[in-house]
Amino acid sequence: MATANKNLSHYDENNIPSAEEMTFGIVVSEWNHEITHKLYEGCLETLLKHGTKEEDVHTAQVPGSFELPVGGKILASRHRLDAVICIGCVIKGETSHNEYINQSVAMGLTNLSIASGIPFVFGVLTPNTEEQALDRAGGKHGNKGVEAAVTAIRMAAMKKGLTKSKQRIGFGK
Ligand code: DLZ
Repeated sequence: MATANKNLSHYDENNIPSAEEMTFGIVVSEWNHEITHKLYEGCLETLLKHGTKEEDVHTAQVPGSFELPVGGKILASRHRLDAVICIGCVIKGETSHNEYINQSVAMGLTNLSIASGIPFVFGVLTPNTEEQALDRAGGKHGNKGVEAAVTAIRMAAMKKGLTKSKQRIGFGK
């Protein structure tokens, strides 16, 4: 489903495990920082809202989205993390640079997750325009940082074995 039909900040709060005992890394790209800072704020706010202690959130800044995988790997080598949230915004330009960056980041984070067993969450916006980015950074389509935080909590719970074993598989709103 395209995000145009979905609000990235909407989720079922009653169905999220407590994040009280969880430790997270957040890596934020400086490129398009007016967008990535909003994503970071939405992400951090959501982790704290679900019980994560401020001292259990470790952050790092990298120059651009291309550096997110290595930045996340360095962060995970320094702290015992239950999940790493990687935040960036790659806006389509006149050339195809965005495709190379996006594919590289997606592949890098997938490889890191599988190799380490630590979820590396893709909190990267890949819009065609700055307006589309703003719509997804606290605008009319919500905040991708919130979505990334919820994903990180759910995957960290899965890793820690905190999900209910007999939980039914279902699809909500
Ligand atoms: C070079 C570049 C360009 C043109 N655009 C973006 C962008 O929209 N978003 C982003 O996060 N990073 C961009 N970068 C920087 C690259 O991610 C990377 O930092 C540089 O190519 C150096 O490796």
